[in-house]
Amino acid sequence: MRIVKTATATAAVALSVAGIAACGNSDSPSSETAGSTVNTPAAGSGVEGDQSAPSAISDNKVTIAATEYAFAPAALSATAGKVDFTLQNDGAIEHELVVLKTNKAPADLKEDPKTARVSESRSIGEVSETAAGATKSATLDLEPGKYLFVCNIAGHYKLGMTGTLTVK
Ligand SMILES: [Cu+2]
Repeated sequence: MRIVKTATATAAVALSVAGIAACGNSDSPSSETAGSTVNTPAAGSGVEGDQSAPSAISDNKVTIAATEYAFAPAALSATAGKVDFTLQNDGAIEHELVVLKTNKAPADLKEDPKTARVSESRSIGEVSETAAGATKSATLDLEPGKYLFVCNIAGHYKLGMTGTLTVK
């Protein structure tokens, strides 16, 4: 029988934390006061693929920024139920947000040449005309399906003010 001696060395390490004055300068972390959705137009490089990855609406609330002539985000997904849409007009002129229930692609709505507007026969509701710099909201009850949202002020749809919404 072999007796194995184990030397248990209990090293008590005393951590003396002295001199914490290392980072003593008072340059505070700078103000990150910018709002949630900063209007960042697609710059030349590194643009996030907004169209391939829809922004999921959480807490049944979404803010969509309008500018000349686009919405951001332009692709949304949501779960069925009531959703509070806020239109934040970051542009210089009036915009609106009309939600249409349709399977069509964003570019496939027909614009009436006389009015330069698209049909609102499939509208399920809207945030009506909102002045530049202003914000307006509307609560819409969404059933599962595919939707488009458009700004239906004359000419704005054709100029690019449309986006997709998928509801599950
Ligand atoms: Cu518009």
